[in-house]
Amino acid sequence: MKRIAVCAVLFMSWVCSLTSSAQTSRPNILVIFSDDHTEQAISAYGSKLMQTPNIDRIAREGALFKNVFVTNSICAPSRAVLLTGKYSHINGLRDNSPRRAFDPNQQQIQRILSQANYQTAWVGKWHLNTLPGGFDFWRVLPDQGQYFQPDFVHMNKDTVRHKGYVTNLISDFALEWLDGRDKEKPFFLVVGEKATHRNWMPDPQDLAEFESKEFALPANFHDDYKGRRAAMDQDMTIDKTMLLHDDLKLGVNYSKPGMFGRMTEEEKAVYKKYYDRAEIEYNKVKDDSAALLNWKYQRYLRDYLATARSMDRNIGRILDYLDASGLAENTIVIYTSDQGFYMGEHGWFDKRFMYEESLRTPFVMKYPGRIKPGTVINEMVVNIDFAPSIIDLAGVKVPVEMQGQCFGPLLSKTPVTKDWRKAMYYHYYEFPQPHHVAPHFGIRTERYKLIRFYGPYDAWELFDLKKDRTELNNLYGNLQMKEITANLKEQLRALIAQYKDQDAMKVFNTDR
Ligand code: SGN
Ligand code: CA
Repeated sequence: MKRIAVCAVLFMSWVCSLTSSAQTSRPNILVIFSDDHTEQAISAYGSKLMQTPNIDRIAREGALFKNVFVTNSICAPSRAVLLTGKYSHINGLRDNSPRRAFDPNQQQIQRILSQANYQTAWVGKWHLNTLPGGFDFWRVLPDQGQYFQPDFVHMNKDTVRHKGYVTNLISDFALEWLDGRDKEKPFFLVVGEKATHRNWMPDPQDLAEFESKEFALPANFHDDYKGRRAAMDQDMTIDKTMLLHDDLKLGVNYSKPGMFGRMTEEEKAVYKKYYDRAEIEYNKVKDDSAALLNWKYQRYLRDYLATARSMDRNIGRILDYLDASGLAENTIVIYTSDQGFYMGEHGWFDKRFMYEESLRTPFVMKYPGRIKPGTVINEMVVNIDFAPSIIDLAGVKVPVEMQGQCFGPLLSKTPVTKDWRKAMYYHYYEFPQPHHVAPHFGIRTERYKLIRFYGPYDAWELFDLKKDRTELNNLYGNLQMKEITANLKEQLRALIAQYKDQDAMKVFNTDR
């Protein structure tokens, strides 16, 4: 009896407790949180597309998390998860709809850290349909923000247009705040990047960076979506959905107000010269559908990757500041994104689906003295873990309502990690706009993925990730998979119950 009690206490304390025993001073915490930046575009994850030396530097000096998943692959909901450590149905933000705002008064990471004497700030993209609450400082982009001469909402609620390129400005403001902060207190700063969000407008200095590169099409680029109704039914292909004007920047009238009109005359001249040349290439291929599709794919990648290049350079600026100011030693630096993104896999851009490229998100982290350089973490981490883990690493008690686990023990590979999760739960809602992806929930284990689509139609999908990494072959209903399916359904039901997702439970029960 006594033994059981001791084990229970040990288990509880592993789930969330102060992970370092002798923490003398609380660490500073810097989270760089980008938008739509995906593992396929990061060299630390083996990208074939580009080099990201500064993101890689964080991984090299600390840890590369190889299996990090989001609960709902879309911007505002993912930010709400970062702040609360709770699933969308609990924190209240299920989609990006402007009709719903995040409740800024609910329990959030910055409020908890403030109580432990942290100075807290959020700079950059926020996108929660309400203004930040509980931060000592914030300066945020309204809604999605703009790439050139962007508006920022200041703390006095004034909207101020700033001269410059958004990624540079966000770093300028973050560094300014770091420099002027109260140096007696530890800090928690989130740098919310706009890059690499649509419509991928590069800094003029990066425009031509990928010009001479010809990118190979992903293996499943020409997916015919057979046996996957929701995949067939989406509106997010490079072929049909991507816009020649807004996305691919052809035929732009730079004197019209709007995203191109915001550029300075100098910037407009550089853009015009560059995209006029692109238009010549377009005219050569426009009547050949295969060549045109390849042209669109190359142009999409070049612009997306160029916005990532500016972001990586700016991450380097922030890391250099931490090194030069002596802060690096006691600062946890995390780089992650609100979700992954399709770089042509299944013929797509955008995210939302529970398929690998958008279910995953990059996550690298350094914490000198605590994480051994070059650590690789293979366990499944979910974005509900971010808030409790950060709070725990700060040496602060984690609220019991948070739904994630603390990943602190994974950092030093203590033996208790064998009790770590073996499956994760996902639930996406936004439909039909803007990309017509049916709502769905599901489970991903190390080997399998089972998805239940609902709303416009009811459909199940099952994938064997070991045999079918690109998720083309829906095995649901295959007799040989009967037992595996039943077992996954049981696990899925348990996760739905564990996370208290009553809406999903209702749908799940209709199949019984
Ligand atoms: C905009 C984009 C969509 C994108 C959503 C959500 N269209 O609506 O392509 O999926 O944002 O992105 S655009 O024409 O306005 O660029 S999110 O990252 O904020 O979730
Ligand atoms: Ca996003």
